[in-house]
Amino acid sequence: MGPIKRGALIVFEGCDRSGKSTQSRRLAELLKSRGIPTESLNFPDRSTDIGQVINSYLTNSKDLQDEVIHLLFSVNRWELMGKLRQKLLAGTTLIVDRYSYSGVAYSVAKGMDFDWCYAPERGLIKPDAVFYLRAVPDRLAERSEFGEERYEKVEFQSRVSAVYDRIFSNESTYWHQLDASVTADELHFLIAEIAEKLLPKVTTQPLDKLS
Ligand code: FDM
Ligand code: MG
Repeated sequence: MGPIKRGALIVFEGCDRSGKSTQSRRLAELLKSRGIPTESLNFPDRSTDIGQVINSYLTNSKDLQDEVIHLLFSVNRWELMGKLRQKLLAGTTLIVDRYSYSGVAYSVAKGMDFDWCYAPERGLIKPDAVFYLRAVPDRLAERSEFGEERYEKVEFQSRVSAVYDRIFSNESTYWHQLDASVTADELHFLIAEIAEKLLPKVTTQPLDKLS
């Protein structure tokens, strides 16, 4: 018997309401239906102590300095890395709704320095693939629930979108940019096609780190 193949780390990124939750759920369902051990999670993980502070910030019941909330988002990923690594090495594929790139995109959109924002992400497990659901922010506002949380303003989302575009141009080797304005079925089809080709390739490779 050969060694256990590791799971893949697959991340969804994009502005609020770009369809990440729907698409990550549908991809997870598809992989599970194919018998691939798969789990879903999202960042921020609001269930931890730090996650609860982040939640208070996002729901506007707490104010924090920009640097402080930025680092808390990063710590929230670091506190879960051991668990994620264990699951991946045990063969479970992880579908993650938001990761380090959200951390960078939302903070840089506030005017913070790009390199400063990226620094605490170095060393975290590097995703095997990032699906970047690219949407025009004006269209996002038409979707339900937009506007309830701190960052859900059209003007802010367009700045977030510009930072995502910048990250995409640096990370294009493992980023897959997809037009989020097509139907959910079309989007799912495109994502499924990429994921199915990717999985057998990456699961024999060692885990990498963000550098
Ligand atoms: N967000 C999310 C950040 O600002 N930094 C981060 O590191 C992460 C993971 O939190 F507005 C922002 C993005 C979004 C908000 O995310 C909550 P969800 O996906 O809407 O719950
Ligand atoms: Mg949101």
